[in-house]
Amino acid sequence: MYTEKDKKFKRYTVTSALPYANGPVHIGHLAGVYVPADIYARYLRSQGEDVVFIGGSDEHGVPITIKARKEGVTPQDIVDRYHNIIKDSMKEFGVTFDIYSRTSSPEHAETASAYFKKLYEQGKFVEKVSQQLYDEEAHQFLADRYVTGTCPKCGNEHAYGDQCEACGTSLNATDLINPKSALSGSKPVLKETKHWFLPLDQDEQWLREWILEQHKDWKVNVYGQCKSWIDSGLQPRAVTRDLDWGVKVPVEGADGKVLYVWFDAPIGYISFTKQLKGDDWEKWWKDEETKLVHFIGKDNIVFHCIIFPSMLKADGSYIMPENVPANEFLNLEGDKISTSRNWAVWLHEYLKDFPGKQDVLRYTLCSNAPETKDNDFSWKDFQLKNNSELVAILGNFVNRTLVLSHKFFGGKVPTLGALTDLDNEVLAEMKTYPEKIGRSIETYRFREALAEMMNLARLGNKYLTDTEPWKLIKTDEARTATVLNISLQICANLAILCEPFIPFSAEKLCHMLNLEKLPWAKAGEMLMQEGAQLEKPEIMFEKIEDDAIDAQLTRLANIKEQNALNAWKPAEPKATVAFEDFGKIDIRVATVLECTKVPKADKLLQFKLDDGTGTPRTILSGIAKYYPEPEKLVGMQVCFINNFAPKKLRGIDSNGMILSAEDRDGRLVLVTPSQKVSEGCNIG
Ligand code: B3M
Ligand code: ZN
Repeated sequence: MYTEKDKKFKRYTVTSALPYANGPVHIGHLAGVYVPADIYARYLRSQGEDVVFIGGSDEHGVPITIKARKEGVTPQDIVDRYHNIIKDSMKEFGVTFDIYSRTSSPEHAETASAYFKKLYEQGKFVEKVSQQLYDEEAHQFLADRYVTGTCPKCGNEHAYGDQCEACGTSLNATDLINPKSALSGSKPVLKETKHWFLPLDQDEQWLREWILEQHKDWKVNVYGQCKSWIDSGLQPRAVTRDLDWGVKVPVEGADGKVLYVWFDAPIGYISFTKQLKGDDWEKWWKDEETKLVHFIGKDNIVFHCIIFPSMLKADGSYIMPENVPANEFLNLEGDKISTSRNWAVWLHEYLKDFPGKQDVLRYTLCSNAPETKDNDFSWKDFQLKNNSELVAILGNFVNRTLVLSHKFFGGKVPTLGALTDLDNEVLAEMKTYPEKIGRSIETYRFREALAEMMNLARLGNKYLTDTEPWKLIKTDEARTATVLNISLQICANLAILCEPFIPFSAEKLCHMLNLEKLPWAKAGEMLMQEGAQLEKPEIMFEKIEDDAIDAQLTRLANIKEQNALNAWKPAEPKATVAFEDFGKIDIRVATVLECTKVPKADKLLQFKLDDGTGTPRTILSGIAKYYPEPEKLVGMQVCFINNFAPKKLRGIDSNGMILSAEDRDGRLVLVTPSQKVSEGCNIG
């Protein structure tokens, strides 16, 4: 086994998963794929490496056609809309793609089509005829998503052909009971259709060797998924579909068929490189001295580690990916991010609420990236990371250094005098960071890399606290000059080392230091020249107040409430009861004499009722939240269960149960007779 370290590469092809252009991108995309990929690409460029960083929108596939149909527009309209939104978000967040293209372009179709054709002509596919559901009214084969029917597992009548959302079972459209076409509503029939399959079963041997033997260095989550796919036996995979949206299958007699979206999308990486590099593209994909790295989320592992490599191998002229550092998922406030439930922080919306704070999100998402397991994004944590790390550590260190340099030395880099032991230690430690951070980035441990970068700022802060230049100036100007010179050297180092993570702040820092952008190799050195003029200090990071966070939490709470309302259905019917059984429950009417809150129990109200017996009855009821002015209930009639077993709550005897209805939002509403009746009369 060799590791990436043992190999020397001349250039890097870095790809990041192509987001589907059927919705905007959210923090999960940024944390899982684009921030790490961008950090990696920026770092490599800073190291002087030759890099192409490829991105673009994935514009094919069935969900896009479904969305278009729902909105009454064409699939092209949908992808035009979202491609632009996504492209803008990526740019705003400083993701430095060398090209951000799209798979609906003619150039892409040409490359994908030629790729298929070559494999087809070389007999690399297996042709198979199978039976698929066909809509005779719409004259179309139906993708699984286009068929609905009854789930054979749980009986849900609105299951989709690929999955039942009620019980979560994944299905084949042909499993559904009473299938119905989503196109015409008619009952689909089975009809023969021919497709081309990639015979993955024949690739098992080399995949086993290449991944399981030669790439034990891959992340455990990635290696583990690959192993389980390979161990459970690979099956031939269809690479064509009966659909009218996609790249046409370039074979005679394949009318109405397109390439499967997962066949054409990864070829997008290649076609976009061609668009970018023209005739020079091949070395980025076919030269052993090129390192190919795919950044993706965990749901894309099989496609990038098994299927795409098998496609590349089938062609025979391509290199294999050197690594596929896939991330796990990011949750939001403890719940899975979901587009359909609008449970997400959308990048374009974040920018409206937090203008200019791209780096705060990049920082938070990287420091919390789901590198080894699913992780959570919470607004409180976002606020904390901003206020107690970016503001209190990095921003504070830079600001103190610059403010003091202006105050005591007229904004010129002060002179470095004789060095103390402390100075030497601090400078020696500063020199260790470029390598430490670089090593973490090269091994795809971005959280660790970011934490190290912050440790350098911590080192600077501690140095200032230990030396107290604001006091020192009163007794020793030369020593103060040395301390601030060293602090400025740390600032300049930070400007290089923070750039991959928080590029907007790095630029600000360079500007304040009057420093041009410097390569990684310069980090560790003394970069600030004595006597050089500094710019005025600007605030790098502002404190984020509770109001801004509360607004986000309220927005999410409203979404959650709305989702609960949308999901509400009347409860399932209970088992039938006989009249005699119903008769055992003694339900009566009473009039409220008094109603008060129970001290220290925010849920409970204490009712004193006239139940017609002449002795007032006490019942406690957990409805306080819904009746904030309980005294207003006096005089109202309520229904209660007379023979409900007595209970002691908070030291008070409760005799019976008052009836209320639970509305769809969980609100409890008291049940009352429609006309006044005698206290104690029966209900039945
Ligand atoms: N369009 C992204 C996803 O699964 C998918 C990636 C394609 S990368 C070639 O959300
Ligand atoms: Zn089901």
